[in-house]
Amino acid sequence: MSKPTITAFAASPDRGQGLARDMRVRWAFEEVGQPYDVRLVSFKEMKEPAHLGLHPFGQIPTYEEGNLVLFESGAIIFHIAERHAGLLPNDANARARAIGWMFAALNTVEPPVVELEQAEFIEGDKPWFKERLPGLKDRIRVRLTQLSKRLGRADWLDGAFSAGDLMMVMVLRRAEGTGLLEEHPNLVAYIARGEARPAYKRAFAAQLAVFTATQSTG
Ligand SMILES: N[C@@H](CCC(=O)N[C@@H](CS)C(=O)NCC(=O)O)C(=O)O
Repeated sequence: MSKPTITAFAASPDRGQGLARDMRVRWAFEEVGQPYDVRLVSFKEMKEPAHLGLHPFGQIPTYEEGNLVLFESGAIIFHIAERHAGLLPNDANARARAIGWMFAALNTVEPPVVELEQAEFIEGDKPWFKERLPGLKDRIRVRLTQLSKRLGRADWLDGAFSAGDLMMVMVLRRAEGTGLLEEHPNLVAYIARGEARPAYKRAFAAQLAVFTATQSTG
């Protein structure tokens, strides 16, 4: 694999909390020991033709390696995991289950979390928002309760740490601040286990460095 380039926010909307989705890709690179470059893009640049040629929806992250261009964090991490050891098990069935957990994180757990985020952002000042909030939170609560039950006392979702855990930890982190994770101490501990991994720490520090540099240069 030649050295890939990913895109990330030039100005961190979360002020360096590690929630922007390039963080998951950085973490995957760090887990497998693949060096990478980052091209920072502004919100304006993300909607311009050059970036739209890479990402039809005008978002980050993107991934470029030789003449391969990818978008969608799930597709990018799957690609990295397919080409390097360390993120997917060798056993075919365990591998299929780990991929299943990646989809579960993105397609079952992330949507209600993002729906709450979007509602807070777009409708947070509207009179009906207060009435909508409990329903939005309940939808997340259902998924967290189910996930907590399945995880039980295990360290990871299915045996050893995998790309499924990487994705799930990152998705759960998006629910921080809702007060819902605290209802499930095993999920809080699961996130902490992910965050304690040296690869996570390196990825977090690299994303934070972008925010810190922007701050110091104004
Ligand atoms: N499903 C996509 C979501 C990508 C996404 O929402 N990216 C955000 C940053 S974390 C973004 O670019 N937001 C700006 C926008 O949508 O205009 C993925 O997982 O890559």
